[in-house]
Amino acid sequence: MNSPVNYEIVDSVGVITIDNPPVNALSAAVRQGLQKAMRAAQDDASQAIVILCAGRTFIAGADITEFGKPPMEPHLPDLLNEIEASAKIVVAALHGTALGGGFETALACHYRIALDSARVGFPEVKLGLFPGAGGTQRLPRLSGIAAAVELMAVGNPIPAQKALELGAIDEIVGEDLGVEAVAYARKLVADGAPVRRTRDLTVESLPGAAFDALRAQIAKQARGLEAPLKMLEAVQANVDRSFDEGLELERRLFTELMTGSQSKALRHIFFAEREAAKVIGLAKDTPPREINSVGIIGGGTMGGGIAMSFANAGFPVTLLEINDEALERGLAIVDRNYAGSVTRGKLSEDNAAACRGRIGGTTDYADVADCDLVIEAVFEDPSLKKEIFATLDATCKPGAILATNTSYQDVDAIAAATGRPEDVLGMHFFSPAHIMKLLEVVRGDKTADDVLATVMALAKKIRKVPVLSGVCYGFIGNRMLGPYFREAQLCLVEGSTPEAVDAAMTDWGMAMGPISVADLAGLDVGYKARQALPEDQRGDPRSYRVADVLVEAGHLGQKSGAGFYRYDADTRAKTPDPEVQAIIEREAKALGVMRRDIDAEEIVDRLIYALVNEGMKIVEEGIAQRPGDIDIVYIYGYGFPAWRGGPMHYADDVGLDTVLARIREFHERFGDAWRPAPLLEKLVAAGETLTGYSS
Ligand code: 3H9
Repeated sequence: MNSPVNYEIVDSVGVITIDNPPVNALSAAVRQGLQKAMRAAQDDASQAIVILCAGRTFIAGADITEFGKPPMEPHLPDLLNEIEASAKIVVAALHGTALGGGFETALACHYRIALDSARVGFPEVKLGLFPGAGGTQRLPRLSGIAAAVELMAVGNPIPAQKALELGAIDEIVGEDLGVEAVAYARKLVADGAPVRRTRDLTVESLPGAAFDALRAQIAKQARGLEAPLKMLEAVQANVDRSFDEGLELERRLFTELMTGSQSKALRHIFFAEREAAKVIGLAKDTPPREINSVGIIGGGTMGGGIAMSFANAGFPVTLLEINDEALERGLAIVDRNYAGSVTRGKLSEDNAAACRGRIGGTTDYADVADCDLVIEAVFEDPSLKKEIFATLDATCKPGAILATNTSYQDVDAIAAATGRPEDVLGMHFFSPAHIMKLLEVVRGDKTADDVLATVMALAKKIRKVPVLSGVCYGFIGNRMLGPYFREAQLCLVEGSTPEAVDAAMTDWGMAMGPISVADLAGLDVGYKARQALPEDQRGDPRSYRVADVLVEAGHLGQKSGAGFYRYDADTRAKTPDPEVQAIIEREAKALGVMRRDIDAEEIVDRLIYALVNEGMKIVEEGIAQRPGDIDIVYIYGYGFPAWRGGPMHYADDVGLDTVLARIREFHERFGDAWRPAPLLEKLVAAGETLTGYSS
């Protein structure tokens, strides 16, 4: 087999080129090839050595697919020590993204140059890890401890220019990187530059108190994630241990993380996210339709947010409203959101103005007739949506993609309002749409393959994470939310309080508790939906009676200053409401429920296993393509803690037999809503897990 590492001497410089597409990950073959080339270069006529990469990027890190498998030699930390020990000068030449083990490789070289467009960073924390091949010991020696900690704790890469300022690279060079690198190495030799080993640099000393402050700050940001605190422990070794002792500590802590459940969960998410973008059965070469302009029908909160997502990615957008007044209101929300982005430092003033400049308004359908994609984002009224689609059908050019942002409605029924159902699909954004990353792409019965291919690819362009869903009430995410909210409400009536239910879930890792989420979404939304249904179709009255009583008493949620909690008019700070607790207790009595103590463990199990049981049905019905897709929906759309891997991965991690046993117990205690999903029973009976399952 050809080695992914090539070695040749160019102008008396040994040039090592790594060519391991797509991202030059440090697989065992790359490590072996790199070691062989380094050793060859020690003994030949070369005067210095350059390490660079072919393709679109420098090494993007260790090969994540090897994690969790038996390690193969040479181990990266040992290989990097060997590179650093080289008697000849070694120069790393960076382009694209030098990440994780890739950046560590560069730090083990004696000098680093980069293209201006290159970026470097340590994203390991996003995989539940920290740099484990010397990064925690080498970067602080170059950039200082505080900058290194920040880079490793957050995980976002920085541009070459910033890395230069931090001292992590030495020079930014012109576009022809190979030529520049050889010239740079030759100049170092000619100037008599020393072999400059990062390990030998002095590291600044920081008092213990400074580490205490960093620890407190990281603990606050990390919210349950173990890796950032362990990273800090390894970094602290810079000041109280030798370099080699620091490496040893780093390796021990790294291995603990690597074999732990958090990193396993986050690695699952890394691959699940990339998998989710792929549509099973869709030919890879399906030609997408060209999308150069976007129309949005409805300038409310959702429509405005969707418009911003496209405008921010460079698309011209036409926002359509029913009349001038509504249009003005909609555009004013967009203005406010952009002003907010500037204040929060997310966009520069110029950038915000440029993005805002791409959004135009209209009240005339003729102005969206030529758009390549039109997204309907009006409120959830099925007949209004059908009316709009009939109008779009009559107005829009042939081949335009017509999408609905509905959260619940039947996409097939909406498509049937047009004479071109093959051009119709759902694009379900999450609020606030310019911030939330999830996009449920809903495939109708007749949606054409090229429409799907176009929208899945387009999602990436507007920086969303797409997940394909089939048509059902609520699609993947909101359908699962039904049983989750049901259990939250039942826990309230059976003996808990809004604060206790929320605390149980946030302590477990959810970004927000379910009761606070309900208040944020508005209690009137569910109320109206229930009112539209005959009483026998509204579900268990114990799961909505309190909410109904609250709405009828004017508690609509955050927007009315009171829901399950009270909200301060200025700060929106919430406080428990004794009146609400009295209503809960009164309604429990009226419903004949004997209240009892409910502990956090029961709350968590009931809410999370309600998600899991519904998720199993969604997988079995083929509404989701894979269990991992559900995990992506919950992590990017519903504040599920990524380090728990999403509800389906979590179920596998706990053990499906344990989950089933608990669900059976709930079935017995609480009734038919808890009937175990057939797929769960099947998997447990067969001794299988969800890993690798696809419908
Ligand atoms: C580490 O380095 C630990 C060390 O400190 C210590 C070790 C001892 N491995 O994202 P894309 C695949 S931890 C294996 O769509 P983009 C990816 O699955 C690592 N595979 O491209 C996908 O496969 P497919 C620290 C990898 O252009 C394909 O490449 N590094 C790896 O949008 C294309 O990926 C990281 O965490 C990998 N390391 O973005 C960096 N990376 O086509 C992780 C990618 O079959 N990677 N693949 O679906 C990234 O952030 C992005 O991939 C990158 C390119 C920004 C590089």
